[in-house]
Amino acid sequence: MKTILITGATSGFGEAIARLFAKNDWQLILTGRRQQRLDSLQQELGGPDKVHTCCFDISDRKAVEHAVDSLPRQFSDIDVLVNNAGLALGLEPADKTDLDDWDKMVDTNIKGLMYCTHKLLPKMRERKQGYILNIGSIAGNWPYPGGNVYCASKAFVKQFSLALRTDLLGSAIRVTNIEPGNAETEFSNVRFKADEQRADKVYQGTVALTAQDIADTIWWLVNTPKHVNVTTMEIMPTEQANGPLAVYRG
Ligand code: NDP
Ligand code: 8X3
Repeated sequence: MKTILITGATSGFGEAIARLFAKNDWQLILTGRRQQRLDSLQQELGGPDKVHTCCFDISDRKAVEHAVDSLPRQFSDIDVLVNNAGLALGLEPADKTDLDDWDKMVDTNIKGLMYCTHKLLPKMRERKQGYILNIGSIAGNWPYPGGNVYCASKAFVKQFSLALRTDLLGSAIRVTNIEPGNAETEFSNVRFKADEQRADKVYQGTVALTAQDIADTIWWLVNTPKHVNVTTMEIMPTEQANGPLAVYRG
């Protein structure tokens, strides 16, 4: 039986990926900070024999190391790592932003992803197999007002993914950076700090991507032949496109 580790599996993309892989008989390692949600997913998706949960903050390096070091034997050969845990906080211009929000995005989106990758790579190399799927964003390609550190953190994910491929050439380990556009999850509730009206507006009057769309994409990627490496995949809703460059006229 194959094993997938999904960071940030308590909602959104991570949860949808967990459900899809469970349905296809994979063993799951699910992480997140919300213990209750991890417990109910574990119960729903097959119990402790099929689903192992680890509740920790991904920006805590020691917690990441401990979670991986204490995996039960049957979960210790990880075939697929989905570096999904992440968040945006705020949409203020750089001079008005809360510096704590910037720290948190860097610690989660960049450092958390680094810690998980670094911890799992040696075993993948030893086993001469593995697939790392990083959840980047269109924000890593296309800046927008108020995106500042969130955009930059996803640009890190893109370049880190590309650089990993150069380190891993010849190892048979695959790496893909998936770059979704507007997708309806808890993302905007988190970004706007539980201001539900503001969060809802992001999805009003438009058809956004769903978490299922991203899960289906990951399932397809994981099932491509082993000699194929999709390096980067940008996915927008049909009802989203790049805007024109902005020009200020005083
Ligand atoms: P959600 O808010 O629904 O899910 C985010 C997940 O990340 C949750 O499971 C959350 O778990 C986990 N997480 C956040 N911070 C931490 C932390 N410090 N430690 C451990 N887990 C953490 O949003 P999405 O599903 O939309 O987001 C998933 C990824 O997709 C993110 O990286 C996001 O940047 C990216 N993305 C989202 C897009 C969108 O429009 N929705 C588009 C492009 C990319 P918990 O709270 O339990 O810790
Ligand atoms: C999330 C998509 O455009 O809100 O990464 O930054 S966007």
